[in-house]
Amino acid sequence: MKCRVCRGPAVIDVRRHNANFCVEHFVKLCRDQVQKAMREWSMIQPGDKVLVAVSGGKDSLALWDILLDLGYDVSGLYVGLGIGDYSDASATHAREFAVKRGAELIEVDLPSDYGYDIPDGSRAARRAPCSACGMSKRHVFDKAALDGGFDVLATGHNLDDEAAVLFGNVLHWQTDYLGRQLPVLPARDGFPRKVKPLVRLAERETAAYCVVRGIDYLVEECPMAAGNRHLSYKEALNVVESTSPGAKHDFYFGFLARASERFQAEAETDREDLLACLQCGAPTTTEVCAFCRLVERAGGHVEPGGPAHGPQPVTLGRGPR
Ligand code: Q46
Ligand code: ZN
Ligand code: ZN
Repeated sequence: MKCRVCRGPAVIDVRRHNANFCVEHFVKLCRDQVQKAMREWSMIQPGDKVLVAVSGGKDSLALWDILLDLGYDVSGLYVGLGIGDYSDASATHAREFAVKRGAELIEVDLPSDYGYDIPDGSRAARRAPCSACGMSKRHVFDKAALDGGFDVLATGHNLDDEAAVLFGNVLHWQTDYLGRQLPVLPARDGFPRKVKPLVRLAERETAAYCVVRGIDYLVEECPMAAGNRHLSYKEALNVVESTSPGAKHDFYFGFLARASERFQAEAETDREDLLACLQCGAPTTTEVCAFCRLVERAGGHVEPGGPAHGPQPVTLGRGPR
């Protein structure tokens, strides 16, 4: 097996590209794919302060590593979810990477800062763990990015993730979600710009990237992921990909090129109806946002480090006050 670029010994085959790569050219391929995605979607502008959401897993650490190597002003954000040993181990991986690279890591801990954890929060709110978790993370990510003066929030969603989400949204014809499923969402009142620079890399490639770069990532999967529909969509797409290399890429990028625009008007209409949450000021479609309601039901507190402070004065650009 020879590297497509230099003909030296290859360490990985990328069937989607019908090519093999040595370590040096595989690392270059990953960086090039990230740069290509960022250019294509104008994800990060010169001088932007970037916050990367890191879980300690392969995708977020690979993304952080690549953005640091490309010279971006980038800090990490780790959110402790209170999922037992899994959270302890994921924090360790995020911290060790930050120390190794001399990079800033901002930490928010749901149990100590908000008084609840994901297992209790999901039970109290009668939501599936991943639903309570995803919603909590989105809220904390947005807040940390805005509080820290970051221009852009980057997440490690890869091609497999995006194709699986798209598959689920199409399967159930969630047309409002389809309108929002883009690799970049512009900043607007109460939300930072959100970007997904890894959309051109598959899961297997981010794992291989970490291995060849010596990045010690958390291999263990979250124990609460069992039964998650997202995993079954990934498995289904993996079956297709195994007999038809490039199918995931065509599915996702074909959607972006030829279909996503058709759903954007509906997603835009939803955005017009946003209000400021009476508790925390975050944009929401209800008086009190879903995050504050979940925290309240779980017996936590909305303001980090203390009890909820009651209605906050807020100013939003759109919607009734
Ligand atoms: S951490 Fe949270 Fe994931 Fe665990 S509970 Fe589900 S969403 S699976 S990325
Ligand atoms: Zn090579
Ligand atoms: Zn709120």
